[in-house]
Amino acid sequence: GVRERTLIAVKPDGVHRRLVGQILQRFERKGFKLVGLKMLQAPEELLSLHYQDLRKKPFYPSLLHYMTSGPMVVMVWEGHNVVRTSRIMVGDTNPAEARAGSIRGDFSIHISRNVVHASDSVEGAQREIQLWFHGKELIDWNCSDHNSTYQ
Ligand code: YYY
Ligand code: MG
Repeated sequence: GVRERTLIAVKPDGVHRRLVGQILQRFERKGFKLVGLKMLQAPEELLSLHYQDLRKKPFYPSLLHYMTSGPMVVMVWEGHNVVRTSRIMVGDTNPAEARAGSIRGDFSIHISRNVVHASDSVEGAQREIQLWFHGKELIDWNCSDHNSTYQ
């Protein structure tokens, strides 16, 4: 439904490279609705929950080191099929495989510095949104262009 939500995060490399505005703009111009936004230096405990399925991977220690190396900008976007569509907008995990026109395809080169996070399933998105945001931080608002975006 149109109330589907996903978590998108600009990773520390994206913040350092001043890409926050350009990344946010892609989701705005697509027509998704911003319902949560904040900047934070993520604590390691939060990241270990966020990436709990990757704990056994060889790259996990360096992933956590990088994700705690600087601030992130975390957002929640809402709209029809937003989880699947935003994965397409973000592009393949490996920027070398990511299509030109996707965020990773346009802004990054190496898998260990791929600029942005996007939830990969509706259930995963719900779990991640609860991890990163308090309920009160998510704003339910009526977008005046709703009827020109949807049927
Ligand atoms: O969901 P997505 O970010 O596209 O990929 P995941 O498989 O969930 O991995 C999370 C994160 O881990 C990825 O964005 C970069 C990093 N990573 C890595 O550094 N090296 C790999 N071989 C695989 C993933
Ligand atoms: Mg993932």
